Amino acid sequence: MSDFFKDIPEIRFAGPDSDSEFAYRHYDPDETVLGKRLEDQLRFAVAYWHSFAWEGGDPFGGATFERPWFGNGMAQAKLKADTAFEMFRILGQPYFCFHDADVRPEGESFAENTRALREITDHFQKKMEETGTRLLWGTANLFSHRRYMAGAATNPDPDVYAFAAATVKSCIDATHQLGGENYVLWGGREGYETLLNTDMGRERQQAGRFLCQAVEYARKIGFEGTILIEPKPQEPTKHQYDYDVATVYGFLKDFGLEREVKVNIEQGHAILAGHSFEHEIALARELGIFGSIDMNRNDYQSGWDTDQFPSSVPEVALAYYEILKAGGFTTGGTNFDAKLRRQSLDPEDLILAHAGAMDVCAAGFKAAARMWEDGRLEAAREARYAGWDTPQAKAMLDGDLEAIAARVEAEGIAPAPRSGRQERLENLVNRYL
Ligand code: GLO
Ligand code: MG
Repeated sequence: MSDFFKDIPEIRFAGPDSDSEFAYRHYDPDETVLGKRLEDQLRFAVAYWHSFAWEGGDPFGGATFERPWFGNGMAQAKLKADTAFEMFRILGQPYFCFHDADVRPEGESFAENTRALREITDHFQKKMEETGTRLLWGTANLFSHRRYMAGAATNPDPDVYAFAAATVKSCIDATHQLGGENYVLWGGREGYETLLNTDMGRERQQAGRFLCQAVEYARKIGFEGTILIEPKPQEPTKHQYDYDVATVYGFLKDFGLEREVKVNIEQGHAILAGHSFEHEIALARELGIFGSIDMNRNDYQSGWDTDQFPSSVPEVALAYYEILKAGGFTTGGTNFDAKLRRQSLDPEDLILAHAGAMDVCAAGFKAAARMWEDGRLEAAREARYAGWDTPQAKAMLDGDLEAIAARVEAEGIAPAPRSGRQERLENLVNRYL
């Protein structure tokens, strides 16, 4: 038991008119939306690294937070875990996610790291059994330690590949032991700084083999969760190989993994890649690789991956709309890969950042559900393509250019431009918010 959050009450649903800071106005986990409990629709998760491991540093200054669990020992790691589970209880958070390096002390060798990870995994397992909290996904941190400065799977040094592969094995083991519903790979250092020292073709092959080996191992031990790649265009490397959803799909096809691996899409990463969040979700859905989301936005001016908690209902509504079109989450969920601003020092800040984000997501999801149930947006979209339902239009796609040209001439086809009605559709969307 940790007393870090000692004076903070449990956050519970109190309705939209509540004036309390420590209450949900929109998130009632038991409310039925589109035939399911809201908790089961949204599947919220806390990201262990930002909330419990990050110390508040930025490129210009070090730690700003003082937490009783900071330090590199097993006692601190357990205090950290107990505090984290205390936060999950206060918030009613059903899931969490972690990297190995967030949860265990950093050892001198692979063997020490693995021993420490096993000990903390057993500790988690007990806490999960006691509280009912579940693991949305586990992952390996293959980017913070200096050994990974030139990549993990894509490193020019085969010993680094070996260390990274062994680490992934240990993290898949931990995820499997804890009943994790997904396993994530984000290629933080899988990219390059300059082509002058980089063999891009070779590095891409290494990344492909690495992913195949991870998938093979996970299936061999009976892990049934989804394996997810998290695209990001740059930062920390200048150019990352998993740039965006389209790039990841090409990569998966190349290595025959497009039916084995899906994507974990992060809002901030989509923006960095020059896309909207909903674009990336919609594309993944159409390609059959939509898995899960990291719900954290960037600052729109700074151009950095600032990992802020979501605060805009209209933005998240459009994202959830695309997820509803995909049939909702299956093994995926809404992970808050978000951190406090470094001046937000208080335990209350950590709780209320999550509570506010959960409320924003609940309000956005319910707006998306209204849009979906009402069906007018989809009807307008279908009407726009209705011409394609005619037998002539369908036959055209199976025919050849000569037949098409003959028909255009014979029927005197002269297309009449029609309005795309964007503003009217935007007006319609605003009525659900
Ligand atoms: C960083 C990423 C990172 C991943 C995590 C999961 O930009 O968002 O936090 O989500 O490593 O693999
Ligand atoms: Mg992320």
